[in-house]
Amino acid sequence: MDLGADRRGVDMGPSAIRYAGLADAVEAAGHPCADRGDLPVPRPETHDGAGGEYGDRAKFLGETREVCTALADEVAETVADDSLPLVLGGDHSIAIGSMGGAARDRDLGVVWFDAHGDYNTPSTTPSGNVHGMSLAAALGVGEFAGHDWARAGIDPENVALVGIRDLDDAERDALADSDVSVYTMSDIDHRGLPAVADDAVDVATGGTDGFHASLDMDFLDPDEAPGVGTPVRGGATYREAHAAMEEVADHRDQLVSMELVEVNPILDELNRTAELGVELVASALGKRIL
Ligand SMILES: [Mn+2]
Repeated sequence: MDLGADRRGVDMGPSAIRYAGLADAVEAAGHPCADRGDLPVPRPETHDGAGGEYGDRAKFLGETREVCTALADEVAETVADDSLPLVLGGDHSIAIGSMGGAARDRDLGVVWFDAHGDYNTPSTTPSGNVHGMSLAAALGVGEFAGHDWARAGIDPENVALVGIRDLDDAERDALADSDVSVYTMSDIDHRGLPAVADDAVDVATGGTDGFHASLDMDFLDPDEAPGVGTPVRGGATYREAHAAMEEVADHRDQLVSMELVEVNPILDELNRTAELGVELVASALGKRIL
């Protein structure tokens, strides 16, 4: 999927992640792995993304709805089959489908590792890119209140953002007014990643049936993960990112689903961002040094 982002190339992310050895890494972490293939995604060249109900304030929203509706069914089916869906992106707009499917028939919490809040709406977005709106869409914020296909029925009190360091003004206000828990890079500086990630998982698992872990590779510092469309300096280090995923692994029995997004091979250096993403998924699924 790359309909939710301006910089083309992120649609090749899943291929790069597979090429980096995802299936072997998952199996080495102790889990059998079945690749369910790719979902069809419309090509931007053949669709007029500005033709939707919000025009260029939510580009390709109609096409995003199509893809996310299909993805939600796949995810729900996989969970019902007692498997863990691992969704590969692609831009972060696919999270609408991941969360929609994972929240079907259960109370779901979310831990969202990201530089950004992804909490804009068509009326607040500076770019019109849906990958900056996916969390707001799933929580039914603003105009999205009227979009049943996007709303996942997740209680904002069970949503935690980790690694945040770049918010738009209106997005910052909306998050401050919400019940979402926001852990910034500054919180990580002061308290350390393990304490922050521990709190975030508590938020997502308190009173829920389980949680979804969403890993945007721009959570990491661009020195570690250069292959992302919207890099922001001052992100998580290599060790902090592993510590975050080890925290997820410590709650593996409550992990319902996971996604790895925003790997853009065109902007990457010799596939190192995809390779790091694979390492981090393995950590989240229980790979240990000792
Ligand atoms: Mn994101």
